[in-house]
Amino acid sequence: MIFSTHNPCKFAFSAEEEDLEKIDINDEQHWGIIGVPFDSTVSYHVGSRYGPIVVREGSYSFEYYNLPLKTEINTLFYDFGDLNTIPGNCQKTCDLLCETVTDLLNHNICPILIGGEHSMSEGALRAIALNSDNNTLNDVTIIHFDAHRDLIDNYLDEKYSHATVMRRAFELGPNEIIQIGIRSSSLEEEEFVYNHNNIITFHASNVRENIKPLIEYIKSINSKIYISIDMDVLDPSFAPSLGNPVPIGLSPDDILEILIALKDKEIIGFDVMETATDKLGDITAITASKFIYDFLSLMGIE
Ligand SMILES: [Mn+2]
Repeated sequence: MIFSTHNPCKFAFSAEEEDLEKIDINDEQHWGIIGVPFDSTVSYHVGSRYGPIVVREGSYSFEYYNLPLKTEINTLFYDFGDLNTIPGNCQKTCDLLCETVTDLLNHNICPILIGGEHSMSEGALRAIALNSDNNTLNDVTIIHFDAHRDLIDNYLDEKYSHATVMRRAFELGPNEIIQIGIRSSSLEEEEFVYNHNNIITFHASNVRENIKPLIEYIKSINSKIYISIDMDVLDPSFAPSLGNPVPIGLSPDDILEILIALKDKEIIGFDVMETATDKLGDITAITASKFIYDFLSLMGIE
């Protein structure tokens, strides 16, 4: 080694390009990070297009040894950089992301998205569906952390939007969607949930009061799992830099406890969306980065 340098455009601890050659795609599970700098349908506070760069930068504040989890971060993952988005066109950008995630899946690499607005999760979920035997998600449970349900069919006359992403995901036929941290919803969404018994809700107030029923529920899951975290699941005191902050949310401790409970499950995708700031060292960005760091640390524990 001649230079002592690091690349702040890649998540800390990412494998080097030459390590990619050594990956045996039939071997163990590998992870690939894709940033999605897109925020064109945001209806309140814009800025999540800067999420990927500030979340990556935040990762350099962590140690190789993850003290709370008592493990070194030895999971093999590679940061592939950012998707070339099409500003103003959510559907086309989702299509591009779907193609990119399909490329990852063809190399037996599971996606980790850094958002960017939440709508982008659809591109990854669609790729996973199209990669399955029956082109659906019927063997996948989506664990969806969010203040909002995101189950509106048409938001401001748009099918593809941050507010409709779980409705589009539902159309891919998942085994179940578990919504955690909900505290804002429309009547349309409440009726939709009432009419579909495979959408399970753990409201923010219930989780804060007693997290145990949720932990027991997710420990009983025996399907594949995709985890989608909208950072607004957190209380704005922990994560203020968001597209749509909603007071009285969860704490980072709650999220970590749930991630730990999921560590032995078959997780096939992970995303952390909606960090909306262009400020280095922003608390929301560092917390988003911590979730990715903790998740990758957990995935490396035998
Ligand atoms: Mn939300």
